This record gives sequence, structure tokens and C-alpha cells, in this order.
Amino acid sequence: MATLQTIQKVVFLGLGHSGKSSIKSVVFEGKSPEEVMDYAATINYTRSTKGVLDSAFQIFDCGGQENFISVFVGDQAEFIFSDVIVLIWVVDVSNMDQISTSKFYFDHALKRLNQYSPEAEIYVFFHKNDLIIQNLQKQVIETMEQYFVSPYDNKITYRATSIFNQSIYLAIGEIIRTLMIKSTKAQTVSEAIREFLKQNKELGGVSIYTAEEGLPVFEEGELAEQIIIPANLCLTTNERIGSEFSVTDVFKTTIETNDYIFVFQHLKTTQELLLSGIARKIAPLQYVMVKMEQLATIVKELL
Ligand SMILES: Nc1nc2c(ncn2[C@@H]2O[C@H](COP(=O)(O)OP(=O)(O)OP(=O)(O)O)[C@@H](O)[C@H]2O)c(=O)[nH]1
Ligand SMILES: [Mg+2]
Repeated sequence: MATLQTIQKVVFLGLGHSGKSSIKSVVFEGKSPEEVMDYAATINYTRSTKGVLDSAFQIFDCGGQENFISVFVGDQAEFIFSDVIVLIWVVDVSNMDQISTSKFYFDHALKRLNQYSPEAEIYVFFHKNDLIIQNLQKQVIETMEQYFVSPYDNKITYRATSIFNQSIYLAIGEIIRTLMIKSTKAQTVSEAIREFLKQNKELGGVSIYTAEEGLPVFEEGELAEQIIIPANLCLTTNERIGSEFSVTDVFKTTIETNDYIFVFQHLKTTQELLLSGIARKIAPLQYVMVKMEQLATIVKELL
């Protein structure tokens, strides 16, 4: 993993109990939604470093109780809002009583972000979406989008999320991809993969996932639009994937579903899963495996 001079931050902010620590644990630490049910409020903030291919970033999970958040947008603003690459504002959409308080601090946070990290991407997660009655969801989210606009004209991306379905993985996966695109090396990798797919049309497409959490960092080809990653892969850790491998003498690192073959590459030295791909089942498994090996070699050489 490359060492970076300034490790850029992905900052989770939002009111207390909105679900920030739960999102972090479920997506980045492989916890199940049930395991985070009785999480206590975060005191001050926590930070952890994550590596994704050749990039690294820090995740700041900021406590959202008012005595903390008021300090983050106040006296500690420079510390919290410097070197931010992505700000994720989490709103509990099941708690409408708190919406205006959330917006109040959101506006303060944007002011600070514009001051210390004006280039940062801004996401608002309308979270705990599972608690809204299904036929009201669209209307609620649209109304919230109109409310959570920036007083400073920032571009904001809105996502409705829940830790109980794939929405949180899709949203975070998209953010991870944004981080990758910002890395020059990743662009080289992307180009190499695109080129490879052009030459090997039978594969249909490829998706690459992070070694540790299985987050999508790259998608290319026809698959990108069609694929819905099965929950058993999304809601996963290396260990869980390991237990689902089809174990044959030849292929120890594949999981097959009706339409797709999921391929995982073991890093022999550390036993980590370095790279995984998805191929649509239009070619025989053996062919797909050989192609994936070739692709992994190309990518490893570039990293
Ligand atoms: N229904 C539902 N509950 C959720 C979801 N995400 C988190 N929760 C629950 O919300 C509660 C609060 O979650 P936390 O992750 O501790 O909230 P937080 O934003 O970190 O709170 P602070 O640390 O005080 O800022 C927990 O009981 C979670 O189980 C979700 O998507 N849906
Ligand atoms: Mg917390």
C-alpha cells in the first residue's frame, strides 16, 4: 500500500443516532446490521485508515450529539474539515422532529467545508429508509432533497440508504469509485482493464472489489448496468466469502450464481483476496478463469 503524505478524509457527520457508526461498521468492518443495534453514542470522533488498491483514506466518524457537533463546526472546524475528500451527511429520515436541527448543522458544516476543503464531494444520505412505508419513500426523499440544498450552491449528491439492504453498499461503493478516479494510477488501471475487455469481448464485463470489504471500486463493460451483486457477497467479509467458495481441485476461488461467475484472487503471501471480478456466464468457467488470471497480472504490474 502506498504511503501518502496527507491522507485525505472521508467524514461522516450528522446528528446523534442517525446511523453513522452503524454504516461504518456494516460497510467497512463486516458487521451485520443486528450487531450494531445497541451501539452507544460516539464520544467525540473515531478515525480509521482504509486502503483501496493504491489509495488510502481516513474515515472520520464524528459523534453527532449536539455537544460534539457544535464544536466540530465551531472551535474544531479546521481540524475536522481540512483535507476532506468526501463529506457524508447522514440524516435519520425516520425522525422528522430532528430534521430542522440537522439542516441547521448541515449549513454550518458546508460553510466550514467550503472554507477548508472547497473541492470535497458532498453526499447526503437519507438513512434508515427502511423505516419509511414503501409507497411514501419516493415522496419523502424528494421533499428532503429540496430541503437539504446548500445555501452556498454546492453540488450535492443524495442517496436513500439503509443498512438492511444493498442501498448502503451501492452508495458507499459509488463514493469509493470517486476516490479511485481521483488517483492517477487508478486511471491507468482503468485504462488497462478497458483495453483488456475490448480484446476479450466474451467476458462481457468486469467488476473489481476491495480486498478487505468487497466494495466495488471499478466496473466496466456490459455488466456495469445490469449487475446486481447478490447480498451474500455485498454483506460480507473475506471470511464470509471464504466459507462460500466452491472448492474444487482446479478452482478454489469462484462463486457461481445463475448468471454470473464471481472470481477471487488469493494473494499467496498474505492469503488476502487481492482482486475479484465478475464475468457473465457466456463463456466456460475455465476460459473465464484464465482471462481473470491474465487481468490480475496486468493490474498487479500496474500497481
Ligand atoms: N432501521 C434502521 N436502523 C438503523 C439503520 N442504521 C442504523 N440504525 C440504528 O440506529 C441506531 C443509532 O446508530 P448509530 O450508528 O450509533 O448512530 P450514530 O449516528 O453513530 O450516533 P452518534 O454516535 O451519537 O452520532 C442504532 O440502534 C442502529 O442500529 C438503518 O439503516 N435502519
Ligand atoms: Mg456514532
